[in-house]
Parts: sequence; C-alpha cells; structure tokens
Amino acid sequence: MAFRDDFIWGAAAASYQIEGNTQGVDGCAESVWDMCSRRNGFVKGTNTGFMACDHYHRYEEDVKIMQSIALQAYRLSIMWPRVMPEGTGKVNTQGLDFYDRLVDELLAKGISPWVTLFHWDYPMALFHKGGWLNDDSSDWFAEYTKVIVDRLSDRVENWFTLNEQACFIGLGHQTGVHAPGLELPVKEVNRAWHNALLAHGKAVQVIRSHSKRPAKVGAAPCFRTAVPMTNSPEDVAAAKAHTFNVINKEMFNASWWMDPAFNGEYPEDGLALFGADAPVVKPGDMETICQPLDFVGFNVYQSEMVRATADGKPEVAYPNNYPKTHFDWPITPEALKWGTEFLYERYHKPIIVTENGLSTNDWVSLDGKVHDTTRIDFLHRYLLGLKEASANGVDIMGYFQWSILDNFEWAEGYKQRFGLVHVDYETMKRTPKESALWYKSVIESNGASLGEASALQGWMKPSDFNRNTC
Ligand code: GCO
Repeated sequence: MAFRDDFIWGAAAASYQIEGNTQGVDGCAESVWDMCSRRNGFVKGTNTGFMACDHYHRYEEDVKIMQSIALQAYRLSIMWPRVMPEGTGKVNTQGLDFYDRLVDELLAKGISPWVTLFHWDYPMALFHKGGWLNDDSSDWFAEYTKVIVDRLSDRVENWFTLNEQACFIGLGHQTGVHAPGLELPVKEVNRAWHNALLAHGKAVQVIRSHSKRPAKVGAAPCFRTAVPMTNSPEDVAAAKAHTFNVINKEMFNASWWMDPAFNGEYPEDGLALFGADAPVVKPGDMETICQPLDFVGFNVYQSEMVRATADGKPEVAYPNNYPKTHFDWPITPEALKWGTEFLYERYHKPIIVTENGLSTNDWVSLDGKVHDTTRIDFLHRYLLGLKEASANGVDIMGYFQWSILDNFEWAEGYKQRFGLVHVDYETMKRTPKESALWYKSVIESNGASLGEASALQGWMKPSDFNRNTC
C-alpha cells in the first residue's frame, strides 16, 4: 500500500518566524522572542524576528505560491500577543482580523488551514507574571484559545494546541538557548512543564466545547527518536527503548510528554529519575491533561542511531563519516519509518508528520533559479521512509514539509534556510526553489512519483559509525 487516498500533503510555518511586524504594528505587543531578539548575542548575527518575511503584509502572494505548488493544507500558527497584547483580557481586533483574512485567502485557494495555537511567541505581559511557572498559566491559555476558536472555528476544522513543548520549556527554561532564555533548576522546569501540559488539556476542552464545526485536535510535540542500526529484533527493541525511556533530566524524552497526554500518567521511570523534582500533580490534573486526541503530530528531522549491546541495552552509535545538514544534523530518513511505527504501536493513534525538512544555505543562481537538489534528495528519502511505514500498516494521515518559506530560525537567525521558497531578506522577493516544483509532482501523484520504498535500503552503513566514541 502507498499513501492513503485522502493523504494530506502540506507545508508548515510559524507566526514569529515569518510574519514580522511585531513592534507595535496594528497593536501587536511583544513576545518573549522579541525580548530575546533584543538581547545582545542571543540570536546569531544580531538578527531579529521584527520583520522576518513580512508575511503579515505579503500573505496573499504567499498563499498564491502555495496554490502554485498544489498544497492541500497549510499549517500556520497564531501570534498570541498580536491577538491579545496583554495575553488575557482585551482582544486586539486588528490582529485577529489578520488571521481571519489569512484563513479566508487559504480557503479561497483550496488550501485547508491547520492551526497551531502556540508556536513559542509567548506574550511578554504574561512572562512578567511568571509565564509558564505561574499556576494560572493554563487558564490564560484556555482564555486565549477560546478567542481564537470563537473567531475561526466556523472555517477551521483542524487544530494543534502546542508546538514542541520540549523546546519552549526545555530550551527556553532549562538550557536557556531559546526564549525566554532561562536556566532554571529541574524542579521549576517540571513545574512549567506540567502547567504547559495542563494548558494543552484545557485548550483541547475549549476547542471541543466551542468549535462551530466538528473539530479534530492534536499537538505537535518533538522528542528524541531513534532508528536501529540493523533490522535485527535486538537492535529494533533497543531503538524503541531508547525512544521511550526517560534516560536523562532533559525534556526530550518522548514518554514524558506523550504518556501524560495520551495515557493520563507520567512514566514510572521518569518519576523515579526526577524524584523530588517531579511535577506536583494536583487531584484532577491528569484527567485534564489526558483529553481524547484525534491524531499524533510528529515533528522530526533527525534520529539517533541505536544498536543493542551484548546484554540487550540500547547503545547510541555515533556517526563518523556521515551526511549532515547545514545545521549539522545527521540525515536519517529512516526516522520517518521507525519513528512513526514506534509511536503507532505505543499510542494507537493516526499520525500526521507536522514538520520535516532540510536546512541549507541556498542562493539564487545567475539563471534566477534556486537549484536545491540536496533538499529534493532529502525529502525524497524521508518520504520513502514514511511510505514504507505506511506500507507496513501504520496509519499515516499526512505530511507537512517544513517550511513553505525560508524564515527566522530562532537562535540561528536567518542562517538556516528550510524553505521550498527562497526569501531575499533585503527585498523580500520570493523565489520558489526547484524543490517546490518537485514537491508539486509528489503531491499530484499522491506520492507515486517517489517510487519504491526499497530504494532507501543501504543508506545507513555501519562503517559510518564509531563504536567507542560518545
Ligand atoms: C522547531 C520548530 C520550527 C523550526 C524547525 C527547524 O522544531 O524548532 O517547530 O519552528 O523552525 O523545527 O528547526
């Protein structure tokens, strides 16, 4: 079996990374990413997201490009402080109107909007009140969610609550390399973690109870994934264990997010590892967090390679001479095969790939085109991995390439280009890359143009890995 007949082919982007016009424009207030953009050295090259791709003013042109690529769906996010400058209370109608226009424009061009409520642009006004550490933060998020659902749910049917909690809590509150740039002790990190999970649960409740159309809801988490070095049952079991075991006190252990959201409990090994630093769970919290979801969103770019030691324990095999992206991430197309299989086996929900893509350093050639052949090969291989999982019976609903446009890559500034469309940040000129045309042919053939998944075999060579390094 190839991809299902109603497979959803899309691309994604996020408000702060493309919209720009954050600095008071039409009443937009600052987010924690604006604050960190102002902090010297936080973002490479002293770049900021203040103007990004100016999508706020150029959305019509951008949607037209999406249509020319034959996109069926577009995953967008809403900038909370654009809509509610104080985070709660007063609604900024001008800000909300923008998303109204965007949704209408997408629908007019036959593109289905998939809305992410939160993709990291947290209102500064709420950060001043303690942000995710404040135990009222999940109620603030529920209030904001209601405003969005009241306005858009007559047209929007598909929702994601939070994007990558592991990043905005783990990188934002633990290692401090993302906004708001905090380096808190684990106990406080877990407090913010638990509040964000509660926010997810309450948002699902609000969507379900207020949506004007039957709504489908999920989230878009990210976490450490693993692929086995070989297909031996021992290596496969080791890769699975490495994916779900809570192996450290960072926030990238899959089950630390997925088990509460899907099963209503924190995993035992995580509770044991965190001990007194584990989240404080009040009566009813886990019921609030564990709301019925329609799908598992899966953001995936790379995997660790894992093999079994002689006694069956997972061991990471570190790549030596191995192809890497401009970000220095190993290229592991099998992540889409094994990652989706492992998730499906454990949580039994349809899977939608909410992000996947390659960062390069593309430029416009003398002939006026962008020849991004590496992106084509990257997407081709990863999609073959996904096709194989689908052939093996994993219920895969769709795929969102990251990203429609080159954009503000957080602490990396504009250095990493992930787009199907090149953006000249001086002139804001958009140039669809060769990969955009290629992706169109994949969409139009529902993945048939990718060929057989077996072409992927032999990509990962054991000789590319060192046995004893770490
Ligand atoms: C993330 C975010 C995206 C990134 C993308 C590439 O995963 O960090 O969801 O906003 O831009 O993943 O790093």
